[in-house]
Amino acid sequence: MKRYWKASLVMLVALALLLAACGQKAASPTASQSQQQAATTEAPTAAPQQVQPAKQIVFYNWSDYIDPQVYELFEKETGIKVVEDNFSSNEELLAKLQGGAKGYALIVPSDYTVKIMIDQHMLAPLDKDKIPNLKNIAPKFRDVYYDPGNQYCVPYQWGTTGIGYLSDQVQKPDSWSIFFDPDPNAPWYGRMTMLDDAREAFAAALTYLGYDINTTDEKQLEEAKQALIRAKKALSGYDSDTYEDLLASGENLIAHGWNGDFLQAQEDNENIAYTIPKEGGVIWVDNVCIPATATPEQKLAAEMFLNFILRPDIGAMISEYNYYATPNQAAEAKLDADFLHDPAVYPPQEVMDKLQFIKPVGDAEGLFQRMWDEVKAAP
Ligand code: N2P
Repeated sequence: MKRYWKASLVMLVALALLLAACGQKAASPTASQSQQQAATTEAPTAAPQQVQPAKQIVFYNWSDYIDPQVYELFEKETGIKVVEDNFSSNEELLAKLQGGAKGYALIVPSDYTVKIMIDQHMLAPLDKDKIPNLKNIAPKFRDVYYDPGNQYCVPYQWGTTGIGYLSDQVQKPDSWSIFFDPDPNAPWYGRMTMLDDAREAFAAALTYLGYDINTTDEKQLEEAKQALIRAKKALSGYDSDTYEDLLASGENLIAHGWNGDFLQAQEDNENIAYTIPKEGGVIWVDNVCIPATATPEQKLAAEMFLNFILRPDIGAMISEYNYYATPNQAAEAKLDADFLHDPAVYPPQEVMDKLQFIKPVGDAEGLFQRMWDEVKAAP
C-alpha cells in the first residue's frame, strides 16, 4: 500500500514538473508574440493544472482550400504548427472518423454532415470564450439548421456545385444533359469528369430528372443511378481534387465541380468558365469543427486557430486564395468589389432560387451509398 502511495507521489511530482516545463515554453492562448518571448525566459505563471495548447495540430481539410500562408502567420504568432491532411468528400471524412481515426484537431464537414456528426456525438462543443471573433460571422450563418447558434462549428466558406468548361472549345452547357444524355460524337465525349462524391453525383442526376436531391424514393434513385451510368461512358473519370487542373491543362473540356475550384484554375487558364445549368445545382456551407476525440490541448490550439481565421484580414486572405464566398462579414468588407460582384461567387437571385442544399437522409444514406457503389462498379 505504502509503496504504491509513494510511487504515485513521485509520479504526481513528475507530472507537475512536466506541466510547469510545458507552461514555460508553450504560448498562452491570448499571449501576444512579445509576451510569448518573455514567457520563455520568465518563470511560469500558469497554474500547473491549466491546459496548454498543443504545439502541433492536424487539420483535416478539402484540398486547395486554404492559403498555406495562413499556417505560417498563425505559427509565427502562436508557435503552433498546423499540419494539413486532405479528404475528398464528406462521406470519406465521416467514414474515416467513424472508423476510429484520431489525432485530428480540426475538420471541415459541409452543412448536412455537420448535422450527422452532431447527432452521432462526433463533435466537441466550442468554447466560445476562446473564439471572440465569432462575432464577425454574418447573422444568416449563425442560426443554421444543422448547428443552431454555431455551438459546434465555425462557418468557413460557402459555394455552389455546377459545371466548369473551357469556353474557347465548348459552348456554355446550359443543361445537365451534357452529362446524362451525352453525345458520343461531341469533342468532349470522354473528356469530362464528375465529382467522386455519392451525394453530389446523385444531386446532379436528380436535378437533371427534376427530382428533389434529397429524395429517398427508390424508383427515383434507381432512375438517377441509370442516368449516372449513362454519363459514366462519357467520362474520363471521377475526380474531386484535380479536375480543375485537368481543365486548365486542356486534357478535359468539361467538369462537374465546385465554383471556387474553377475560379482558382482561371489563374492557369483564362478560358475556364463556370455555370449553373438551367435545372439548378447544389448550394453548401462548409464548416470548421473540432472532433470529439481531440485532446484538451489540441482543442485549445484548434480554438485559437478558429479565432485566428475569423480575423477580418485572415478571412479575406482565405477567400482571395480559394475564390469561395465567406460567411465572415468583417472579412467580406475587405474583399474587392470585383469579387463581391462575380456571379460565379454570388449567384443572382434567379439562380439562387434553383439551388438546393443536400440534407441528411437518415437510413437512406445507405441506399445512396449502395447505388453509388453500383454506379462505380458499372462498365
Ligand atoms: C475545395 C473544395 C470545396 C469543398 N477544393 C466543397 N464542399
